[in-house]
Amino acid sequence: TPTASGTRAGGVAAFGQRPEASGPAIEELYAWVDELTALLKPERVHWVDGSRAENEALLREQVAEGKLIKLNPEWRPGSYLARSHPSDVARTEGRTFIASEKEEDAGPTNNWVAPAEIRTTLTGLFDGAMRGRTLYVVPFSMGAVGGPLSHIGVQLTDSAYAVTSIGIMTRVGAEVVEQIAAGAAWVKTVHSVGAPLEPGQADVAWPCNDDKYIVHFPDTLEVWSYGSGYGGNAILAKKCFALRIASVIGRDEGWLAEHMLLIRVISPEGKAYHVAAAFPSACGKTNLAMLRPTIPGWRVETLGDDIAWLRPGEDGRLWAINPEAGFFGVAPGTGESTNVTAVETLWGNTIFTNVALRPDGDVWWEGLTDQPPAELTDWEGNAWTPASGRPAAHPNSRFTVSAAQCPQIAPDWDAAEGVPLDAILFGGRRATNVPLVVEATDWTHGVFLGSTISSERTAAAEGTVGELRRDPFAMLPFCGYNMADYFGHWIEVGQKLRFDRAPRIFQVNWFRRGADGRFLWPGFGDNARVIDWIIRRVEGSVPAVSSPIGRLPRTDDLNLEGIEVPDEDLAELFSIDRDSWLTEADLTEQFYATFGGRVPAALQSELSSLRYRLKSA
Ligand code: GTP
Ligand code: SPV
Ligand code: MN
Repeated sequence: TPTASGTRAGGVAAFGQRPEASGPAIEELYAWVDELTALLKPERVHWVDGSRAENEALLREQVAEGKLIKLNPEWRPGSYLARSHPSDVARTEGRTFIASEKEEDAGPTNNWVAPAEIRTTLTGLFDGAMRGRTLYVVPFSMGAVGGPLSHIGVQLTDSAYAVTSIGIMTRVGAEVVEQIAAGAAWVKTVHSVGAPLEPGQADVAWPCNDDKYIVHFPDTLEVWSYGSGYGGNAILAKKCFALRIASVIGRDEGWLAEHMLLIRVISPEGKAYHVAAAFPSACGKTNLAMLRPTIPGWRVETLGDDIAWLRPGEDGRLWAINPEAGFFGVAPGTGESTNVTAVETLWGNTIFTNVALRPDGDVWWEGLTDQPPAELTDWEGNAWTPASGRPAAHPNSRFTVSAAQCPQIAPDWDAAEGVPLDAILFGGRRATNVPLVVEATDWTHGVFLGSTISSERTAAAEGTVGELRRDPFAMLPFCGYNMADYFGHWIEVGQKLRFDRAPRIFQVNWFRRGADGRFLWPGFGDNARVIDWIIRRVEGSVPAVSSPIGRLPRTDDLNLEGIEVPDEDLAELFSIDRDSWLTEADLTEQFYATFGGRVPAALQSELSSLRYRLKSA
């Protein structure tokens, strides 16, 4: 029988033991943990209480085991570097499954597997999977504990790295167990790296298994993950729960779980607006979330950088919370000139994964500084110099840091009730065709824009970088049910909003390139110029120009003071090539056809209208 790790050292440690909560529902939690303990067969069970002392002990232990490298506290206090196995560096979409009872409920964009069959497979894999390891029980809340938009869950895991990450990314602790005891609904998530230790067998720095399964059971609200230690596969509160499972809960309860950043924009007049934006992985959410406007008078407060839960309020507005408590952000490209806010956020108390190590015990990645240091240890632990001809940090290397550490975090970012949205942005990485910004004519047209987003692949998931793929609402890898039904759900949520209070919808593209391959738009802090126009559209203080694909800014309304954007670049940023757009429309028709008649009629009719406008333009 496993023992609680708290009693392992003669009962000295105060943490690790099962909390003795009382309430009608606590037995279900205890029974579930007992049942999985019997299956997973860990050496010990540790109930995580989220305390500082516990966190420090977990970090110390990981350093002692060679799983974390402590960075030089002079440069990076309280910070650590993890190096993953070279095969376990990103989400594995091919091994991610939706195990709904009915295949059609998963839809053509997800990998479906029959729940009974996969339960048998995984029960086999989980049998003894935690031998020689500790099973951590991690109760967490997404959103403020007990908040009206919040949801709770429990993760079982054998990865201390996952536990420390969950501690940063969510709210962990005894209050959550009290909520469960009091009868709150909770989601059951189980994670194992799939690397049991035989007696006397030495552990490795990053245990994982070549056989990977990230499985979601939307009908019973469960997640089972096996074989990977990487963020999105192992921090189950994040993509697995807060997007895939939550999108299903939202469908049933009338709200939306979205892959969106959330910001408060404060205008020169001191008025506050709230903006949410969905861009695919590694397409600029963290950067926009931490925007430092380059135009005078504007200010941005960060509310969230990856996930937002949106719910229609009784006032007819759409309210949003960021359910997370930290940032799991892309390191490469994060520097003083691109995202100084992130650089400042990362001063300490940060876990870095797969970045390079400097000889002085600090970290480095491509884009942190203009010039690389003369010598580094690369993300795989090999000696590196600028002449090595390969990146020092993995392109999907990441930082994990508490939201509270962000210097421009909104003072009320933690508020349970959230903020009312004024605008929603959809974007992607598009070298051609898609203009810098276009406004939807109404909610349904906005949903159409969201449903047609495509983007060039990035390193955030396995696959060929640069290849164009459909990524509707930036949710392709994260929607837990049939994507066509999800489009319909978006339309229904819009119907619950007061039409004059619903957020306005825009499509943006920071990534358009000229014939010579360079970006036409400076991006980053200068994206505030686009936000400025968006806010003035929300205010109704500037007219727009109609185009076949939506409303465009009049050139003079875009504030370009202080930057040089050549006229021909500006023209190209907004040019709409009729033939290419007719081709896009054909591709959209083909994409919609993959759902076999399930796409809402309202969107089919948006597609017909688009074609009509393009042909008559
Ligand atoms: P996930 O965490 O994977 O969901 O990614 P994300 O959407 O938060 O992307 P992030 O903000 O981390 O940006 C990813 C990459 O895009 C980084 O290398 C950024 O430097 C780059 N990037 C972000 N904004 C811009 C921009 O406005 N212009 C250009 N050219 N690059 C940008
Ligand atoms: C993404 O890939 O969209 C991320 C990182 O934000 S992960 O949590 O791994 O999904
Ligand atoms: Mn993301």
